[in-house]
Amino acid sequence: MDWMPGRISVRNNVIAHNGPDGFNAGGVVYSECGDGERDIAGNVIVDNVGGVGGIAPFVVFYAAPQIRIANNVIARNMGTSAGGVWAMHCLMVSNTIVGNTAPGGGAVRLGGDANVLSGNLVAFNSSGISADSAVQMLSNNCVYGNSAYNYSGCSLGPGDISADPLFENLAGGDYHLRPGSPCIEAGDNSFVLPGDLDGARRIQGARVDIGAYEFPTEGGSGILYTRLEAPAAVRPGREYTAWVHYGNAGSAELPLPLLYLSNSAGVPMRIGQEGRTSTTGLALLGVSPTGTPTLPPGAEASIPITFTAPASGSVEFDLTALQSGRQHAGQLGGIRAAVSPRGHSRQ
Ligand SMILES: [Ca+2]
Repeated sequence: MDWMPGRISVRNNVIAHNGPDGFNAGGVVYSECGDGERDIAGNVIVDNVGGVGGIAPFVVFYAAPQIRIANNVIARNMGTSAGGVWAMHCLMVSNTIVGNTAPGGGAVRLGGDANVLSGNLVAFNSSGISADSAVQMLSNNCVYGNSAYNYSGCSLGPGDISADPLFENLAGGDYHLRPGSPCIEAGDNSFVLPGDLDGARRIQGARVDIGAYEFPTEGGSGILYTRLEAPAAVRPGREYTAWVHYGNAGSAELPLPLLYLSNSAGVPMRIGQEGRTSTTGLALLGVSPTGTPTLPPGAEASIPITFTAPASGSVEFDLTALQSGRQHAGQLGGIRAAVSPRGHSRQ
């Protein structure tokens, strides 16, 4: 499958908590009648409310699929016309569509005919796939546990399965596959993107997996660690540098983390000397020290944070690490460093 970026792309975003919008999509709307290809790929589209809760990509006048929707997590959106996706003339590959609600077409509503759906995981929505026309091309999807129906107006395609996908943590919003998931090795290899939503390699094993995440079956595993380094003592009103360190202590590549730094005292924090400033919190996108799109084993990188010490009291920094929407708690996040201003008389 040729998968060059389209002329218009919505890629690698987190689109959350938008709406309500009574008519349009809460998340992303494409309404196109021209030529050319569009992508909605690698996005996390969650908790939006709209006429269509998640995304509404339409190509009205073309019979062949023109908009490619791939490797997205589309979850917990709420719509009046469709919950997750209202698609017309679309190619939908390797999406995980979970927990969306709407009166009809809770997960996916297919307008027109000739939509192509392969390797999508459609589970636990208020309803599954609803089609205006029975002429749809479905293969190797997992459609399971949708309340009102799994299919309406169309029927399951070759390779489609209906079985509990065994998410790592459904209630917690972690839609990675657990060992033993029936979605592992159940996709169609004629529809494969080079990476999954984490940036991990596809294909692992012999066949592509259903959904936005490929189950890791190769090598060891990556272990993300974070460390916060702050001066032990500071003087009021002066600027200091704290460091956010992150790295991979495991034996396999890791997706790049998103780090979120806040502080208890509401003091201004700045990325480096000239970067963004915030008193409430800084979102830091981890980059790889080797310039690769993943964090190789053994790699460590550091981000300097400039902050101004308050007049009195102390500052506690709080660092949280997220990877592809998965929050790492415990030993991987929430690391604190206390900074106690002192030495008033020594200024
Ligand atoms: Ca696989």
